[in-house]
Amino acid sequence: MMQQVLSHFGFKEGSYNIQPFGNGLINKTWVVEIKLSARTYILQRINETVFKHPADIAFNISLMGDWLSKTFPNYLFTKPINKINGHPLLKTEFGYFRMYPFVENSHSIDVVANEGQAFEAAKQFGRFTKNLSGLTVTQLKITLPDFHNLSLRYQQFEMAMQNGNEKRIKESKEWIEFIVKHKNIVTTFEELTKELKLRCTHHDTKISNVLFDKTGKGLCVIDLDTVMPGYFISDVGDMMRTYLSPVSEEEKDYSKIEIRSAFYHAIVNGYLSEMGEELSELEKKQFYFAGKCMIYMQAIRFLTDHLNNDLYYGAQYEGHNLIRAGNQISLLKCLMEFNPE
Ligand code: ADP
Ligand code: GN1
Ligand code: MG
Repeated sequence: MMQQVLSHFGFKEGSYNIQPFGNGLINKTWVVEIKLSARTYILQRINETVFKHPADIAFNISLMGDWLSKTFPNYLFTKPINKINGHPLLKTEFGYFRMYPFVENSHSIDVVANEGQAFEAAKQFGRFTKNLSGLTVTQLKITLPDFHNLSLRYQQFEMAMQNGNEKRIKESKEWIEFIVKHKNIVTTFEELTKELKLRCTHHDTKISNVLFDKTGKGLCVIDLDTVMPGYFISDVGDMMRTYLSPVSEEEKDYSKIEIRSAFYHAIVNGYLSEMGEELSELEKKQFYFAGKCMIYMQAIRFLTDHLNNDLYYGAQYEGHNLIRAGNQISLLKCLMEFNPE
């Protein structure tokens, strides 16, 4: 299969080494090293169960790339390379593929180790939205309808409680009760989003979607499949969700979860260093709620998936998504006890 895919990009059998790469939950990623030229590429298969129209993703990337190359020519924007036939998106019997040049001397991380990394990442996501602020946001295609619509996520959770796996529903009682008890977060989200500006939003700001250089400086953001019109709370909130705790959403020992105060302020300051003049006064007051909202949403998504027999995220072991949901609930509890002042 791989040779057939790679031949469309002009790579000959035997000229490369290929191996799986990264820890993404949705797409499948490989690193491809060309033996003679020492060039490296990232090959990805787009998850078509999740992204029903991969051409819309390609459209958005090319729209943003064209805009940025005109308005911010020095901005590092990762674009897939073209196939031999001149287009970046490849459709095969094995699915949709695309190939990115590996950003040289870059690496990503899975857990934020120091405040500097949190600041740098937040700065990169802020810069991304700021640089695209002149692009008419509604020109972007909606690659995942209602992706961060918390009201819909809550409805999907309610559906899963009615139609999901009965044994799992009984076993998840404690987590279900927590989600129901904190439904006020959904109401606040609904009220707030009426007032917020739609911006060019990344929607997946976890730390593995930022590339760093050897000195720890942020280089660029990657993983642009979910870039759509959206609210800043999505991007800031997902950073809170994934940078505040010293352990990731995969951690089973919840006692290791905590809120690192300095990292909270690093996210706020890093984001404001780029977006300070773009955000309204109302938006600037919502950093803390952004974190609460996105952690709550992710807890709902993992729990819903557990009740639905792991259809969306899959599971590497029995109960994996329940463990992840519990992890996010513990994180939310910690954030609720945290005073950002
Ligand atoms: P997923 O949707 O599966 O999360 P990503 O686009 O985030 O896929 O890619 C997975 C990992 O591959 C990233 O976390 C990063 O380590 C690496 N990666 C992706 N694109 C590039 C690139 N252009 N240059 C260097 N590394 C990359
Ligand atoms: C998925 O593909 P990946 O791993 O970057 C998910 C995000 C979740 C995240 C949780 C399209 O992101 O929304 O926050 O897992 N992406 C999609 O780890 O559902
Ligand atoms: Mg990713």
